[in-house]
Amino acid sequence: EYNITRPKGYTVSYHFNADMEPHHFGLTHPMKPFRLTLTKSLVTAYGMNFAMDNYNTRIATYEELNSFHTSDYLDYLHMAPPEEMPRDIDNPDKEVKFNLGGSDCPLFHGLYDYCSMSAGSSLDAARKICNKQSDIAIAWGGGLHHAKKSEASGFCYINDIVLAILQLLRCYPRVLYIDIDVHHGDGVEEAFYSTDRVLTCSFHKYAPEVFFPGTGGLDDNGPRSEHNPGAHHAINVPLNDGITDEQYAHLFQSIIGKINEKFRPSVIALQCGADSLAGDRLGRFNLQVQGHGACAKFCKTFGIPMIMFGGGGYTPRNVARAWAYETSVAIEIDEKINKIIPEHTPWRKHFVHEELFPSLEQILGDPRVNRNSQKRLQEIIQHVHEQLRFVNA
Ligand code: VJV
Ligand code: CA
Ligand code: ZN
Repeated sequence: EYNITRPKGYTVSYHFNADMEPHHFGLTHPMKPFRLTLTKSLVTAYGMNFAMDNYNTRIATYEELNSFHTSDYLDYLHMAPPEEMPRDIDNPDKEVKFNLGGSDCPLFHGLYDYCSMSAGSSLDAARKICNKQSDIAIAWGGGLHHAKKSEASGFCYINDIVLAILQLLRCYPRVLYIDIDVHHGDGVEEAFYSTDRVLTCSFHKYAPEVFFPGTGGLDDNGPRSEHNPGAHHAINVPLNDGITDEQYAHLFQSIIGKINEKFRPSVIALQCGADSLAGDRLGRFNLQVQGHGACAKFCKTFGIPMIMFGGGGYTPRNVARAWAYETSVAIEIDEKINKIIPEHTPWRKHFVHEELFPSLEQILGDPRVNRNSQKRLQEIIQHVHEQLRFVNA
């Protein structure tokens, strides 16, 4: 047993909208909004809600979405008929242009509302950080890093992270964006490609075969032209299948530690995509909850404000374990937490129906062959440290 009390000296806030859950991308689509409810139920079962400020977030307005996305895209997103309805014969090429419809980004019932809720949570988190009402703001419903200003991509329609960072830039000089989703954070990188006020750093699978979205090579470091302030402010860490907790922690700490020294961020935006966990339906890494959570734990040591976003994650019970663990890291009870899933956890069967794995940390799935050599990882660190010679606060 343990006592859950508020962390001393700082405030953690949890931003959640229960109305996201009932939305469906389609029965067999990998993206399951239900994982957000599963996460929340686990967080509550451990009593972590007593250590945080909990907000039921409102939906983002059209004007807010419009601060990054174009009106013609938003208008179409708003009025596009769901998949099962007859197509609008006046707009035959709009769906192609905006990459809407099709299997990755289907037009489902209530899509616009779902997107506004995700963005609403992330914006709410950013505002609490801006007005100093929160020091660590958690928005698991956000993290949709592929969306472009006029295009949907990879299960993402509205880029809530870009909207939140634009809000942070009103109150803070420099934002460090870190992305541990197994996919490259291309939408966020592109949005801030030509500014030196946002440094983006994504860790992702890149080899041996092409992996979605296919961008984020080691040499992709921002606009190459001499007079562009964004030069060197995009950092990419392309990885191979099967990376382990130990390798990831070493990479993460030496790269993010150096970035912190050179860039001196005033605030961190951390995308915690959980598809980098072992056993993920789409991912190919070998991270355990502990290794994934170590990233948030390391960022926390800098003692600057932080937003933690969700993102990918396609084995829902593992997603819930990881995000519940990361919530415990934020409120500093990760060492104390009883790792057995509490008896009264709603949906408990989702976590323990295979009674062999009753702990929070033990995640499911067979390990993958590790194709990351120490030599290659050392080369990556070397390259990044060279890039950072050009970065100054
Ligand atoms: O690789 C792709 C694009 C294709 C075309 C569409 N087919 C279905 C797959 C190949 C080239 N898309 C990726 C998108 C990944 C998005 C990740 C999002 C995030 O985690 O970074 C942030 C939230 C992809 N990989 C796997 C699938 N799509 C996939 C989509 C499906 C599916 C199975 C796999 C869509 C519907 C259904 N099954 C029923
Ligand atoms: Ca990533
Ligand atoms: Zn992903």
